Amino acid sequence: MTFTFPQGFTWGVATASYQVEGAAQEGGRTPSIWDTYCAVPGNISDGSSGEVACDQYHLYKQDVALMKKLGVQAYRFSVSWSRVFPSLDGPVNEEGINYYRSLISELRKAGIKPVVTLYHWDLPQYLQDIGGWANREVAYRFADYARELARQFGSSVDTWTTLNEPWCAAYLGYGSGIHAPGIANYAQALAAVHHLNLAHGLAIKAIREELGEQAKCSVTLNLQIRNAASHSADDRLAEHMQNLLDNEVFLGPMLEGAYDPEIFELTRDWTDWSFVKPGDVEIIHQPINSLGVNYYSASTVYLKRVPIAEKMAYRRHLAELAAKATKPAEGEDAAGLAALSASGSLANAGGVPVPQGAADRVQQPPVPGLEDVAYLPGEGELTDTGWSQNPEELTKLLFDLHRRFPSLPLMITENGSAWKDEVSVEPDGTKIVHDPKRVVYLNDHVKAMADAIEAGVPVIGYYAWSLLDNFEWGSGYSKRFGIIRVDYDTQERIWKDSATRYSEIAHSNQI
Ligand code: GBH
Repeated sequence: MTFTFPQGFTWGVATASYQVEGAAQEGGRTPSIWDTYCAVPGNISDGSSGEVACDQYHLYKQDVALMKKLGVQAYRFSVSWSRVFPSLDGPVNEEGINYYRSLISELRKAGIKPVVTLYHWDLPQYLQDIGGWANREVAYRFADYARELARQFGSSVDTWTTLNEPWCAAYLGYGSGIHAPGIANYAQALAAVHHLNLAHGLAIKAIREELGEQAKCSVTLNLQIRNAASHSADDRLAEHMQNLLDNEVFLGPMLEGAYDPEIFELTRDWTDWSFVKPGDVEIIHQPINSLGVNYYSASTVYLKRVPIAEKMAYRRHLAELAAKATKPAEGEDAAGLAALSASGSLANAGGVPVPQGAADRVQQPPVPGLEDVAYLPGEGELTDTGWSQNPEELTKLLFDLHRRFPSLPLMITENGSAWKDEVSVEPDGTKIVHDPKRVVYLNDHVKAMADAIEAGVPVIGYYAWSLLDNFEWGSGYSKRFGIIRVDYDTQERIWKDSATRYSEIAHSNQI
């Protein structure tokens, strides 16, 4: 059965500045927290950084040509904040502005809509130096930055997306510390959650003040699906708590103008939430034109009762590590953590700072108050990042969102999968990548989205993650998400079968 998407449906591709641009030290750009984080041995699995990445800073014309060949109608990219504002109090950097102006004009010439993400995790280092997202001041800085971009690019930008996945920025950056800036302190993580929310609201106000009420504004969330592993009251409690702290902390204030009070209750060991000031939630609660949904996978959660003695032992272990303040002998630490992991007592650190170097850190449950919640992958063959394939959960998510926010258009701002790709050479000498598993993942998820649209859910666009293989954060270049391969030695772009399939979908507007 063929399904035809509504007229005007947008097919796009997505990337992010630090993952593709490179030119980290060119054009007046100063370091972001990711440059700093990558420089610490052990943080990135292959020891790499985004210093060169896909060199899109220099190769953007070629990349826009690829998008044109794909037949996509939109490019979702992000702006590097420290390229535009390289210092705390200095002026806007014209060279940085010019780069994005050129990219936007190249896209427009090719008939491709620019969809801008203002923040995809690369906070200027000078702002981390004043506390980063744990400091309220950064939210106001973000609004100034948003206002400047609106002033510079105006209506040449189709849609303004404030934040990409604030969940990752806050919980992985300041809670578990497996992303930049690498801080393991849940009090800071929750302050970061709130200040990111505030930044979102302030930025939308600033953009609309500059461009008028017709400016199209959005935000992208990674709504985490954590299904209870059983119908037991315990497991349903795990799902409920997880949902509050993963999803409701953003959906509530942004779309309904309130935090669920249960969130405060659940996290009271970590913070009293005194960083929420009168009037904040009203600022956060701005009308948006669409909600961006990044969807990759779903997982299952269950509640296990961790014996209190083990929990205490783990906390003591972390405190000892912090006290030593030097990198522990690799074997010793790894063995200790493995033992704790096997005993099921990987409780969160309760704010005890963990030494730098992600190799020394454990993947903690991403939220506080949930040391008893454990995770299982969902069903289906795991992709190269270990995430399960659950296309039916995408349909369900879209239904649930539509039921709750009936007049809000939705867009899938990221969806994709990593696989171990290999280059083949055709008889005529052309290089190609046969990536059947990515093709299946793509088809299954586009169909899952079509099911929702057919049932009346207003999904207005789909953006494949990603146009190119790129710098995959803590995994460096070892995980490939592109529908087009990048040879990192030569910067050659090599078409994959998934690009061919995506281009058929985009050209035909059918699945
Ligand atoms: C996105 O993050 C980013 O926006 C993008 O920059 C990145 O390159 C891309 O995805 C690929 O990683 O518990 O098994 O359900 C996605 C981050 C991925 C975090 C899914 C939570 C849950 C896995 N999210 N993950 S599971």
